[in-house]
Amino acid sequence: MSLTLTREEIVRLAERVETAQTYAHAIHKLTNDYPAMTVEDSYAIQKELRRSLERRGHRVVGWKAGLTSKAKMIQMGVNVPSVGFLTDRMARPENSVITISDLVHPRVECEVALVTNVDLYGDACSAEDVLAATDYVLPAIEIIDSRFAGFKFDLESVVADNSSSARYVTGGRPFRPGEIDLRTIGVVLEINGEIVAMGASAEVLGHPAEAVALMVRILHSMGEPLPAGSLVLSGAITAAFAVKAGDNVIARFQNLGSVSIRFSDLGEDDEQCQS
Ligand code: OOG
Ligand code: MG
Repeated sequence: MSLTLTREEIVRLAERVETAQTYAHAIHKLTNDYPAMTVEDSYAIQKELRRSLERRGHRVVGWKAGLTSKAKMIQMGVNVPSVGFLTDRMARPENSVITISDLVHPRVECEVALVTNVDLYGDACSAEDVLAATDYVLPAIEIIDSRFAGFKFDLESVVADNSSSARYVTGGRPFRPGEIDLRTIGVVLEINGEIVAMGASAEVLGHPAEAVALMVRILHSMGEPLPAGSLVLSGAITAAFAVKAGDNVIARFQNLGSVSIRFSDLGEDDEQCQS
């Protein structure tokens, strides 16, 4: 695989994605215009997007693996995991109200998050290496938001769109990786008090640390390490669910506790719930 796009095209496509993210409007998938583009082109676009956001003061605080469970692969019709970066501006506090009008068509996912305390890199990174580098694990809700019309894309397009990263919320209580079996964490996702999905963390490539190891190997192929102190999302355990203004979402993780958020169209992002 190699680059098929010129430097100019990469910069222009990164701008197209960034504008769609900033103004929350849908665009058609990039492969409509560039059917021959490769995943390598897409990671180059993602890197250009990252550089542009950093120039505007956004800080990269972590990374995510996506499309790491069967449920997600089937839902999205893409069977190869993708990687994306997480910034400080995407973080929202637990119990906060998330503004829906800043997003195109958000969906929620429940994920095991972890925080590392050693740099991870290389094409041989294993789940054991990831566990040894994990300071603690946390439950998380990721709010994904594809910028592509109809939430329809292919691997090339979704990688360029930073793997649909939009918002994330961590909560519950932190555990050391040795204190809990990361394979068998049960999770229940509720929207407005109704259970919409249930699963166990082994849905994520057999073990969330496997997904993170794969992510480190993909990062390595892009010439990037996973720096110590990174927040990492290991990928949705179940399918993702669409949300609208007024929805209350709670993800209950066995042992790790729960994470709650509410959606509103009133532009009161970051405000704590009064109730
Ligand atoms: C791509 C991002 C997937 C996950 O956890 O599987 C993802 C998408 O489905 O839009 O974040
Ligand atoms: Mg996710």
